[in-house]
Amino acid sequence: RRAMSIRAKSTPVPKIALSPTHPKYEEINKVVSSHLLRLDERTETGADTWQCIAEDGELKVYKREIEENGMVVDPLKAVHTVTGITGHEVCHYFWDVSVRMDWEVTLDSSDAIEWLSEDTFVSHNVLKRVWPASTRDAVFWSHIRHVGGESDEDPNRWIVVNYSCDHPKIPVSNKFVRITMNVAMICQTIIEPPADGNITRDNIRCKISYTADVNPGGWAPASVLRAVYKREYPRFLKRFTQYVMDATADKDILF
Ligand code: 16C
Repeated sequence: RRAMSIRAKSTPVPKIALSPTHPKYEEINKVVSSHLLRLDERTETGADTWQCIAEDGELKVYKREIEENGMVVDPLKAVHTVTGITGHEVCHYFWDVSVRMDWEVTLDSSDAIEWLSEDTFVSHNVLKRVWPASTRDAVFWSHIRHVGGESDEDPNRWIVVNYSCDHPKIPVSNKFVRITMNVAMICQTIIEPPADGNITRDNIRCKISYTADVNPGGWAPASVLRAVYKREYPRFLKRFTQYVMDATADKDILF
């Protein structure tokens, strides 16, 4: 029933390298589809009521203030448009755990603990400590997927989702407070072909939509947390997209 309603809105049929018999297959498809649907609804209605917390050129970061049992769980979303890189490139570098520590400045460590398929793995991540709160860790699966348009008019997208899960290798311990998250990076490449038809990096732009629903997992002072978010999310988007521009500048374009 759910799949029907998603299809009716013409969200492309998901392709997944993970076997349909894998225990995570349903969950991954469901989470990916809901992110794509959320994005479609957002662009369709445009009737969002979000508070802008940062704006810098094409970059805009928004939040909604929500507390659950006294804990800040503000949903966050950002949009950005960057010239010279494709959605495939942005998503690839966001997903590739072997380069995560090259651009992540909020983590102390990040280790892949299990590969579920060639496009999905589970990692354990230890965050840098923010005084006066205790150190946090996170275990989540990361999944990358190309969502091709069904017709020429349909957007051709790449998506990465980082979604919290349990893993027997890394049970919750008293060493860290476990945070949980549902993070998505969705990208669309815009190509403006030059008259000579020879597409270079000057002719491509990437429209990025990033959303993060994070539960800090335990007590953290709301004002400090909101101040850290306000500073760190824009910094992440600028730093990460610059990282992708630098990493791809001399490489063939990965469409
Ligand atoms: O999406 C991002 N990175 C991905 C790959 O690593 C992945 C990770 C998401 C982590 C999101 C963490 C959210 C913060 C948790 C709350 C920590 C409580 C601290 C208590 C404060 C009083 O999807 C990019 C994520 C960009 C994250 C920006 C916000 C991060 C705050 C993290 C705190 C460490 C700051 C260290 C300052 C140098």
